[in-house]
Parts: sequence; structure tokens; C-alpha cells
Amino acid sequence: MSSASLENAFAVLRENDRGTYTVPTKGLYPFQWNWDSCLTALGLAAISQDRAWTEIETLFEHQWPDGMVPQIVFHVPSDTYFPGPDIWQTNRPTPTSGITQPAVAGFAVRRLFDRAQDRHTDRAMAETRSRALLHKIDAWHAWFYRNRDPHGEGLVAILHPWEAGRDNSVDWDEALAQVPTSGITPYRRRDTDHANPAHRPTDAQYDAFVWLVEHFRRLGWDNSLLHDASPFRVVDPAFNAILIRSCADLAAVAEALGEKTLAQRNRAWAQRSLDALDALWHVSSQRYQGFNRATGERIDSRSIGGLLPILAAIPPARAAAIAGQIAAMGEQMHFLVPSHDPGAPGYEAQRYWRGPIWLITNFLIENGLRQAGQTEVADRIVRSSLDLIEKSGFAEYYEPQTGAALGGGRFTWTAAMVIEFLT
Ligand code: 9WN
Repeated sequence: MSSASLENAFAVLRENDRGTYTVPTKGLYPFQWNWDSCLTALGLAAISQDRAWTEIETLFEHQWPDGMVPQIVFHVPSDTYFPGPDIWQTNRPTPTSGITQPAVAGFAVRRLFDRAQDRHTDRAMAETRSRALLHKIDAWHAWFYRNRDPHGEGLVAILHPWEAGRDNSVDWDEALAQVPTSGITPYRRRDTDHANPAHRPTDAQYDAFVWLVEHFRRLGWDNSLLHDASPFRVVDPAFNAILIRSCADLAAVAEALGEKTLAQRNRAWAQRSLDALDALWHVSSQRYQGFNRATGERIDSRSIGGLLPILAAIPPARAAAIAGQIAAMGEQMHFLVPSHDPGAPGYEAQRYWRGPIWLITNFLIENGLRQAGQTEVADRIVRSSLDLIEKSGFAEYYEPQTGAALGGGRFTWTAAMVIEFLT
């Protein structure tokens, strides 16, 4: 992998930089996205640590009074994306969407904080800026457990597929089929103006996405009501594992800064959820499986959602089994890690989260594998990721067999992950 790739990655970040936040890619996604920004900050840190902290701080400036950190912040108007602020109607000073996204902020802040230990000036800045962020991230974690686990089961639910960040995963098919779609206001999608419709969610899925937004809007975006009122409430192992890891990482930063109470609270959340997550281990498929909290049904799907818990401190035997599952997919496909098992029902090589490879999930899995001592598979994922870049550039996602570029181009978090792999 040449230094040209690194330079290209920096160029992608610069192109999508809007000063205090980055857009995922122009046209298709012209606003600030939650987990994109937190992961992008890791790449930005190689250019400027100051700018990296700003990326996360900007996102948290738009945290809701109840603690939620929104999925999208609509900093400036644009009509190239649907649904825009007129659909969400969340009534925020700067418009935002009304749902959230995977809680990677704690993980990202710890990574920035740990990185900054080498130089005195960076360290001083990291301490000041993470101290301010700690309390906001803690409030977000508290929001999750209060509103998305209202009956105290130890695991949080997502109420919309967009919250998972894996919008059209096979994991949601059955739960989404229970969402009514009649009576929605007619709308026009914009994503298919920028990307091939065959690589995007279907119209039927969009109808259900829109129904949920309109349903929550009718409930005034009152988060104390939404969980029990949503026909879609799914406990996803990946979403929970990310939250668990972020609680543990936030606790580590808090301990380093002498914030004992905050550290203890986050450690306790992480431990309780880790115990609850263990019950989602599925022996015959050797992965975690989520469940539909509205019906109690287990979600029998072989997606990346069952592998991403490697990011949390899961038992070594489970980590080894996950590494084995990934290695097995590597026997079937040229590139790793497909977002859905290529041999399993529902796999579609080019359709978004139903098969294609995403570099951010590669990065999160690689991080977890390394933490678990599974370096061989971790190294393979890094090689695969860099091969994809060499072959097809900084795409949104990639076809697992051919490595073809799919979705949007010049993609910010893809570039950020390349910087993470190379520096
Ligand atoms: C809805 C921005 C986002 C990512 C998600 C990805 C995609 C949005 C969409 O793009 O979702 O949030 O409109 O398709 O699925 O993970 O954060 O890159």
C-alpha cells in the first residue's frame, strides 16, 4: 500500500470537511451523521488533533436536552437528501433527525485520548476536551438505558433500522414486516438519484422507514413514550456491544481524569449489559443473535450483527468462534468481511447492508479481534480493506467477491478507516 493511498485518504477528508464537521459524502449525504463523525474523528486526528476533537464536539452541541445524540444534524439546508428536517419536525434550534445511531463516541474519545499521550501539548488538549465530552457522553449512555431499556433487561433496543446504521440488514426483515405502511404521506426518495437503486434499500423498506418516522412524530418525539409505542423494537447484539465498549472506554478515560463516579457508573452499565449479551450467544450458528422485543422472537440471521460483539469484552471462546466464522467467509469470498454471510438466506452481494463490505465495520471487527488476541484474522481484514481501496478507491461499500465499488464515492469514513489502518 503506497503513501499515495494515504495522501488520497487525506484528500477525501479535506473535500468533505465543512470546517467544524464533515459530511459523509457530498450529494448523497450532505449533513453531519453521528457515528460517521465519531469514526471520522479518528482519521482527522492524523491531520490535526484539534480538528478531530472539534468533529465530536460539534455533534454533541446538538445533543437533545434529554441526553439523546441525534443520527443527523442538518447544519445547512440541502434538498439532495430525503428525509430532510421538514419531515422530521423535531423542533430543535438547529434541525436534527429524531432518532439516534450506534454509540461509538465513548470508543472514539478513548482512542483520541490514548493517542494524545505522546506529546505534552496534545495531552493537555485531550484532557481538557475529553473532560468536557465525558459528561455529555455519559448523559447519552444514561439516555439509552433509561429510554431504550425501560424495563431494565440490561440490553437496549433500536426503534428504527436507521438507528443501527445497518439500514436494510436481513436482521430487520421480519420486524420490519410488522410495521404498517398505509397512510404515509407521499414522498420522493433522493438516495436513488445518487446511487444505483439496486444497491440501496427497496421502496417497500423506505415506506416502513417513513411510517416509523411519522409515527414517532405524532408522539411528539417524546422518548419516554417511543419505546413501548413502536411496533419496531429490536435488540441488536452489535448495537449493544458498541454501547458496552463505549461505556467501558468512557470509564477508562474517566478514571484517568479522576472522575470516579462517572467511571463507576459506566463500568456498571458495561458489566450488566455484557452479562445480558451473553444470553444472546447462539450455539449452532456460533454467533450472537438478536431478538424482536415486540414479539420475543429470536432473529435467526447470519449477519455481521452477530459478529460485531467481538468489540466488547466477550469470553475468549466466543471470540475464537467469531474469528472462525470470519475466516470461513474468507474461504468463500475474495474480500472480508461481508455484511451478511454469503452462504446464508437473504445474502445480496451488492445491496447495501445485505452482503457488501463496509470499512467501518471492518475496522470495528479488526479492533475487537486484536483485543481478543485473534491477530491472524485481524491482519487479514486489514489486508483485505487496503486491497479494496487499491482496487476500487474510497467507496461507501464493496462487493465481496469482485471488490467493485458500490454506493457513494469519495466516502469520508472509508478514508478515515484507511488512515487508521495505515498510521
Ligand atoms: C441513514 C451516512 C449513513 C450511515 C449509515 C448508512 C447510511 C443513511 C441513509 O448512511 O444511512 O442514516 O440514508 O441511507 O447506512 O450507517 O451512517 O453515511
